[in-house]
Amino acid sequence: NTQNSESRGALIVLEGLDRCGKTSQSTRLVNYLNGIGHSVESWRFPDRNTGVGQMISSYLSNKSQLDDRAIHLLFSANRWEKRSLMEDELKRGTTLIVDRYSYSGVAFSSAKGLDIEWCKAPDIGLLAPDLVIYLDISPEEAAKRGGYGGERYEQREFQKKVALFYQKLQDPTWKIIDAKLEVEDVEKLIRDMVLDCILTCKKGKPILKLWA
Ligand code: NYM
Repeated sequence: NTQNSESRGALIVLEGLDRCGKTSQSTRLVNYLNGIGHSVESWRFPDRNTGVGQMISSYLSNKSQLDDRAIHLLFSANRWEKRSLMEDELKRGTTLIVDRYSYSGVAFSSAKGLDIEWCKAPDIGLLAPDLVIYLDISPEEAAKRGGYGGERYEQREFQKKVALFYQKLQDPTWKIIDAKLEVEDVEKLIRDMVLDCILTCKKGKPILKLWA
């Protein structure tokens, strides 16, 4: 086994309002990293494939109603049920590009009026991302991008509140990119940040715990 404990993968999270371009940027990034020979996987939260994920999916598409705190805890549980698999992959040297994580969890639930510290609590101790890329777009600009879909939360006034709570969650692992730039320019900025982060992790940066 040539894999030493120091050559771990990086945990990289993309965050932003609905329609900020996260999903297409994460696809482009994963294709790029694959192409240059990196071991990389594309992840997303909510992961709608698990039992918990199916409850979340049904809530988001308005097929079921749930108490605000109950759905918040389901989103958190959906990350906890994947925690050890994520850690195994990182230790195996795989870089994970994750579309949404705990910051979405806290920003969306806080925007409904739940206390921000209460919202953070269940996610304390999850794996801390090595890099959070926030694709910054105004709710107005996001709404122009073909309009929102029919899922819960996809409304301009609500997204404004979400944006304010995202701001409160910024920490030194965050890098903010202007999502109004051309797709190719955003892509280039992301690549540079990500390659830098992968290198730092390879050199032995420890895996830390979130909000601990
Ligand atoms: N969302 C996502 C939350 O409210 N809490 C969470 O913990 C996460 C991960 O789900 N509007 C919200 C944000 C989105 C919605 O996400 C579904 P997506 O990326 O459209 O599948």
